[in-house]
Amino acid sequence: MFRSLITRTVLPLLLAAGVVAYFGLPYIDRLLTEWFRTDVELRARVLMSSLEESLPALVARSDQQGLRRYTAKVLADQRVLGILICLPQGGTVFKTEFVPTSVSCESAQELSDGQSVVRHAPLGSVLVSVFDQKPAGQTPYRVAILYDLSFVDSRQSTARDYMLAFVGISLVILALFLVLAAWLVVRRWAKILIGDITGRRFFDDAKSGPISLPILRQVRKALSEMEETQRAEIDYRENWTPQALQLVVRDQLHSPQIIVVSNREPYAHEFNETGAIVVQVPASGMVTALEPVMRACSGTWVAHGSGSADREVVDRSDRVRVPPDDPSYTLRRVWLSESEEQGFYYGLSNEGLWPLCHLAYVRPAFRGEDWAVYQSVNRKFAEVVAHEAQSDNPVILIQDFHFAMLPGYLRTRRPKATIVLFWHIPWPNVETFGVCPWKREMLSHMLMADILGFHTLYHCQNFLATLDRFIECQIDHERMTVALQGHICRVAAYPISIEWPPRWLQSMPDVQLSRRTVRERFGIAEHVILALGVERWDFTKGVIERCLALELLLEQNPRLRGQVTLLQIAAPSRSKLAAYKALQRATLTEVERINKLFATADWKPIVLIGKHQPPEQVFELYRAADFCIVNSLHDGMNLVAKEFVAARDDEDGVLILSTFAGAARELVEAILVNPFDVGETAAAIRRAIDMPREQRRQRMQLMRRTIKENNVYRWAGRMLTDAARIRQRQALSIGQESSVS
Ligand code: GDG
Repeated sequence: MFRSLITRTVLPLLLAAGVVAYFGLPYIDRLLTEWFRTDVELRARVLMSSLEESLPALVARSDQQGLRRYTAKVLADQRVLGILICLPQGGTVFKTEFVPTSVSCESAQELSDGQSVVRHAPLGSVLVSVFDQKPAGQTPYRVAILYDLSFVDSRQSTARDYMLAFVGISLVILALFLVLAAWLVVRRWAKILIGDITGRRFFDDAKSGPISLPILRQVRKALSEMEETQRAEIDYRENWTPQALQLVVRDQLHSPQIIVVSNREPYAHEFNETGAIVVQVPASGMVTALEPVMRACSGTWVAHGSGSADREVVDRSDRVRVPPDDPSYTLRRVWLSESEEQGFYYGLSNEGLWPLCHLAYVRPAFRGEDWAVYQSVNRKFAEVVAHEAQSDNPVILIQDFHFAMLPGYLRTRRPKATIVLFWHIPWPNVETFGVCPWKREMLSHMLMADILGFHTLYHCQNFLATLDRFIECQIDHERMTVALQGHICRVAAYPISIEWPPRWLQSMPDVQLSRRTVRERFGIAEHVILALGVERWDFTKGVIERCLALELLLEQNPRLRGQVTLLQIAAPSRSKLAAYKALQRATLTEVERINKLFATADWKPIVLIGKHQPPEQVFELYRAADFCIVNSLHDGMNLVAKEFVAARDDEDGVLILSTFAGAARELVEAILVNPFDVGETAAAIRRAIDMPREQRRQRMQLMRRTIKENNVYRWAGRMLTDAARIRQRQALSIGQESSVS
């Protein structure tokens, strides 16, 4: 540190001093010469006036003797070198002994009265001052007084030496002082910074004490920013948070407008029985996942306004700020007529594509008129999204199978937009998808997205195989990209998840209290083992199979009668459709039948609640249950399984999970079952009932860690990071070559 202080401070100082001396000393020399010369000139004048008394008479008499005696006295002043008395025309009247040969009456002619000049003689410089004398009645004459200036040279060099010595010593003292002062300051800063670093206090000025020096403040700021970035990076890897997601949007995507498009809206406004408007959070896995992402990123969510009071709360542009209790993004509602809803939502989406993609053995229905409406509603959404876009390159996140045509329609309207289509349901194998009459149109429009996301790699591979069979495109299986008409689309697996920690947990009472409350609410005795099922009432979710498994269990294990109850929440969904009406009827019939078989006066094997529950109560149910059954016949992911695990901060409870749900790839510590095998499901229930506490804890701990690390912020973060990379490549126009090569 010292060496650098010397090289950086002292040496430049000495250099500067050298430069100053080099240019300054001649100036000082000149100044000193001027001073001495003026002084000597003055003396010459004084001497001349003293000579004026006696000199005229001696000159008039041309008294050489007298002049010599008189001037000898004057010359006693050692600095007066000599005196010359000349005639005005130049002749010499008198000259003292030591007048140098370079000075003569002739050369003095050049000077006027009172003028002085420096002449150089062998013994040093000489100042010659000339004075004209015109005594009354006497011939005029000139007196030249010669002063020895050699003393000026010696004084100048002495003065120069003193000055150099003074400057040199001052500089050394100054340099020493500077080094000392700098060392003390640096030592103090180092002490403060080391204290900050070891005490990790950069975020808090109060803790670290106020700092008046701007430089130190800057260092602290830099440290605090570094710390923040580091924390965010750790979060990226281990613990994704809304803040980490915000950083991705800010730093990697450079804060574009984010537009989410879905059929289902995140908040529906409904009129209740008394005519008041209430807000409902729909039972939808897509909403569960996307809502926290939108809360973190802000932007606009475009969705079908399906609530009975939705029109009452929007502004003139059909927008409303949500979440209602703490608005952070805009919900733009799109209105669909009854026939649009019929053809688009109930028709092609839920009677065609939903059964097509789920292997639940419900035959898909494809009607030409539904297809026409599906396309026109996709176009309608494309118009709305294009209208909502505030720039030509927003990031548009399209959700689900309702919008297979939307990427293509949007690409023509907003060619520069980054379009992501996430498919929330499974993608079936190529033979299955092949039955769709409009597969080619759908696939080619889907490929206009920049990213096509699925829950699992298996779904991605099914999709690529489907493309391979039905579409003329270039597939790069290694990079998982598809090129169609010069556009590159990346196909990737992004396993969806839930927010961690779920917001509904924030005000939850402890597990014991939840257990009591739920049992009281649904009339289930304290000692009864509580099995839980929570679903949209959908044929893919295996609700009837679950009831049958419980029936089998009770049949095979009579001692469990009166000991275990399945509390089944089935939120009505798509109830207008025949398949769903039939499912609801069949479920009720089966539940009634089984209950009749086994129920006692104070116990029922199945409590079926066919009503939508508020989300806080759903979480209360998760906490109250002894185990949760998720035996979907086929499911893209299944977020009920993940929510159940997230709700169990007591590290208790058992999860039974279908191997045909995407979640089974991550939650391997669950009891995995084939939902089509009722016997296996019954045995799984038995295992869940018998599982020791320690094993429950260990399994739950592992599952909780998996979900915490792979939460929905990670899901969105990974997708948006890929979107950012694609945007960067597109900006460099290298996407085409690199992706298909
Ligand atoms: C699709 C895919 C994929 C249920 N009942 C109520 C209620 N719910 C909530 C649950 C959960 C959500 O609905 C259901 O999520 P899932 O993921 O289980 O199922 P889908 O709705 O079919 O979702 C699925 C998902 O998209 C995400 O990609 O996992 O595979 O089919 O959050 O808590 N919520 C409320 N009341 C209820 O009665 N409030």
